[in-house]
Amino acid sequence: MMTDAFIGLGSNLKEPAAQLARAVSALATLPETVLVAQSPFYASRPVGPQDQPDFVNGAVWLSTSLLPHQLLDELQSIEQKHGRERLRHWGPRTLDLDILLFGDQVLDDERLTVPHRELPNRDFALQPLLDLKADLALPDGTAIAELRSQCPDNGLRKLPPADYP
Ligand code: A4P
Ligand code: MG
Repeated sequence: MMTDAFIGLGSNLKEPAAQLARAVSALATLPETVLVAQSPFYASRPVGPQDQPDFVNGAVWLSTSLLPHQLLDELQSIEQKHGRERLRHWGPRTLDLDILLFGDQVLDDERLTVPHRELPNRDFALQPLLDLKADLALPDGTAIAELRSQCPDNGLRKLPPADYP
């Protein structure tokens, strides 16, 4: 069975837009998975510690027959290949891949919380989701558009397409 999964991408080190573009290419070649669409990329102010560069964020829509934890394994393997260093919580990173939504599944264990815990508070995740699918909703029926209209403003700036080949 194929499930629609939505992945948030973020980077604020070492040419972030290029990091995201490479990550999208890697996501497109995952086993048992089809890349349905990719959102525009956005520059955004850091949430958390402010003494770090702005982020570039985006999202992709995948259709996959991987199980949620198998998909997380694949995402973490892509992060590793991109030289991800985990220096501090909510600190700078070369590549961060988060499962934002996995079909209408609700999961909460030591490795995986879906929908992503911070999604309602993050315009840099909500806006790319809306770009991908304007009528997207949480498993409980809450519209992503509704969350977007209520969430804090991180000064999103859409990057021109030339910046994300
Ligand atoms: N994990 C649990 N649920 C998930 C999920 N749905 N998707 C676990 C992916 N991973 C999930 O993540 C720690 C653990 O979360 C993983 O091992 C996985 O099992 P991490 O990314 O390695 O650790 P972290 O970065 O220290 O914490 P966290 O909570 O993942 O940070 P976030 O939420 O990713 O936030 N500001 C802007 N403007 N843009 C950003 O992208 N990102 C962050 C990091 C902070 N500020 C930002 C941005
Ligand atoms: Mg993460």
